[in-house]
Amino acid sequence: MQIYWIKAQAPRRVLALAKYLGTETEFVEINLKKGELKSPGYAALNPNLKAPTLVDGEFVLWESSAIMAYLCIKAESDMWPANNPVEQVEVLKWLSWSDCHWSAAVSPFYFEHIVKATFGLGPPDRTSLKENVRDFMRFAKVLDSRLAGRSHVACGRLTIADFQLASMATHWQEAEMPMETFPNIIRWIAELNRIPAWADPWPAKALPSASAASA
Ligand SMILES: N[C@@H](CCC(=O)N[C@@H](CS)C(=O)NCC(=O)O)C(=O)O
Repeated sequence: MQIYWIKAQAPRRVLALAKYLGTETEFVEINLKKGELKSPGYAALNPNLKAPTLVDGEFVLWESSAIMAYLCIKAESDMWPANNPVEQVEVLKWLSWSDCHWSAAVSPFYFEHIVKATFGLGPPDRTSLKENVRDFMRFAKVLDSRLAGRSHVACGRLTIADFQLASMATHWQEAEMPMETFPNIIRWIAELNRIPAWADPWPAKALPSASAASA
C-alpha cells in the first residue's frame, strides 16, 4: 500500500492516522517543485491533482476522509465504526460538517499564515482575513458547544472525525484564528497534540520523488 502526500493538512490527517494505527505503508512524497502533482502519472491516480492518494494494489482512493475510513477498516479500528450504523453516521455527520462548514471557516487563516509560509508564497494578508472572522465565530461556536463536557467530537472516543476537524485548527495560534473565546476547542486540540502520531505525523524518511513521477 502506498500513500502519496505533500506537506499539507489533508495528507497530514491521513499520515497521522496511518502512523497511529501502525499501518504498513510506503509513504511517497510528491515533489511539488518538479511538478509531480500535475504529472500525467499522478493525474491517472488522482484527477483532482491533489494529495493525498492511497494505492492498495489495483485499488486507488482519493479524499482524505475516505482514505482514513479505509485505513480503519483494514486495521479493524473503531476510529471508523464500520460495524455500528448509529456511530458511523455520527462520525459521518462531523466529517460532512467539516468539509461543508468548518473547513471553509478555518482555511482562510490557515492559508494566509501556514500555507503561504510553507510554500514561500509571501506574507499573510491580515486585512483580507477580517471578513472571515464572522464565519469563523459562527462555526467555532458550534464545535465548542459540541465539545463542552466531551473529550472527543463523536462516539465518546477518538475517531477520524477528530483528525479531520483538527487538521487546520491545530495551528490556531500560528494561524491567528480568533479562538480565545472557545475554551473547549482549545482543550480538545491540546489533548490531541499529546498523541505522538498527531503531533508529528510526517514520515521519517520520504521515498525518492521519482516514485511519484513514475506513478
Ligand atoms: N478534499 C480533499 C482535499 C485535497 C486537497 O485539497 N489537497 C491539497 C493539500 S491540503 C493539495 O493537494 N493541494 C495542492 C494543489 O492544489 O496544488 C481531501 O480531503 O483529500
